[in-house]
Amino acid sequence: MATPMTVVITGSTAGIGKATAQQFAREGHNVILTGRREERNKELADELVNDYGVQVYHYQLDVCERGQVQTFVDSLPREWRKIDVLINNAGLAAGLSPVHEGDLDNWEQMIDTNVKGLLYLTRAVSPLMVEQEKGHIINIGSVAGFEVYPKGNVYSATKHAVHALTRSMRLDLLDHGIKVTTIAPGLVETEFSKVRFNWDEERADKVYEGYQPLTGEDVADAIYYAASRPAHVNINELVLTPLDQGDSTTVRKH
Ligand code: NDP
Ligand code: 8X3
Repeated sequence: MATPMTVVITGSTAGIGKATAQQFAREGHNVILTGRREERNKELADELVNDYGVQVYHYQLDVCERGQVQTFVDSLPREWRKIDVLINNAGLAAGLSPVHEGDLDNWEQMIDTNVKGLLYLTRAVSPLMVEQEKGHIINIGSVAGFEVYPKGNVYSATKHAVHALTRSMRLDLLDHGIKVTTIAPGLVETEFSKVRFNWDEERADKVYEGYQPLTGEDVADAIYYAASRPAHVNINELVLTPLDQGDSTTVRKH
């Protein structure tokens, strides 16, 4: 078995983040679980320790709170400070409105979480990686980071920013031997659409009707692939969609 890595995952309470924690633990790696819904992470931590015998640390964290992010990193016990992989996964879409009807609070929440949150974590964790001349930052982008679609305006802008930041970080960290990757999924059935539509489950379910969407596990598998390449290989971008998704607006329903 490969040497166990220490992996920080933002937003491990649901969806892709949770599946990623399960996949890394199943492969024998130690995970740091974070997110606002601490109860969920406590349960997940018990599950991973019991099922896979790995070490798990969990911390209640809102990535939008820069002070909290720094305190989280500064307060990590010594044995957890050698971070091999940071997975910037926490993110959301809030609402789906044309720009002239957009909700400013929704816009701020998406920018604060998807862009600023990712930056806060990266700023706090990357110096530890620079110090050890080794590490891997994996940012969860989206096909919405390459394309736009009607009413997706600010969400797409945040994911375009994630893709730009990934490329930029890669250049900045090149001299320090740190890998940087974007994983860009298409439609994945998680709590994403429930959150987008403010827990209108009927509306959320419709997004995934008539075709087979990706699962959190499918994306976790791609993340794990990127994280488990040989030391000299960097996966720069990995885009995955359901077979039935052509692009952001073209889905074959049958
Ligand atoms: P989920 O809604 O299922 O999970 C989102 C996770 O993000 C939760 O664990 C949530 O934790 C966390 N999160 C949200 N806001 C914050 C915050 N302020 N602080 C800390 N954690 C936060 O959605 P997905 O798993 O689908 O989304 C994960 C990532 O994948 C996002 O970046 C999303 O943009 C991206 N993505 C999703 C796609 C999809 O179709 N589902 C497609 C492409 C990309 P908690 O609420 O407990 O804090
Ligand atoms: C999430 C996928 O198509 O809803 O990034 O924007 S989409």
